[in-house]
Amino acid sequence: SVQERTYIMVKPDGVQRGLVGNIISRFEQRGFKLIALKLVHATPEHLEKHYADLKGKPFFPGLIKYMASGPVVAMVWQGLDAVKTGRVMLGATNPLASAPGTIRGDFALAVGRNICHGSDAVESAEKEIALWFPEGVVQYTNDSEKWVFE
Ligand code: YYY
Ligand code: MG
Repeated sequence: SVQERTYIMVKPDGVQRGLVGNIISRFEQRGFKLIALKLVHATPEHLEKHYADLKGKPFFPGLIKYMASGPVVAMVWQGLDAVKTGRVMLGATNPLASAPGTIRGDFALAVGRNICHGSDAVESAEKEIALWFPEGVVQYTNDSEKWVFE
């Protein structure tokens, strides 16, 4: 749907490498609407909730340590098929399999330093948005929407 929302996050390596603006630009240029954004240094406890489905995987402890190693940029983007399209824009989980033109395919090589996160389903997007933005998102009219959608 045109109102679909996805949770997109620039991971600590993306922040440290100065890729925040580039990643935001891609979502803006595509026509998505930014409805929430903050810079946050998350605790391991918070990140364990975010990645709860991966608990027990061998890479889980390292993933939490990496994600807690510096601030992340937490965002909610809204627009047509935002979840699926966001995942396409991110590229494959393993950057070696990510097509050039995707964020991971342009900026990353290692699965454990893959720059960005994007929700994998509408249901998980709703959970992640509630976890990272308990205060809610911002309501406003973006007049460009009538030029992006029929
Ligand atoms: O949704 P996505 O980020 O593309 O992949 P997930 O399977 O949800 O894994 C989350 C996160 O964990 C991934 O972005 C990197 C890390 N990871 C890893 O370090 N090693 C793996 N073999 C798989 C995932
Ligand atoms: Mg995932």
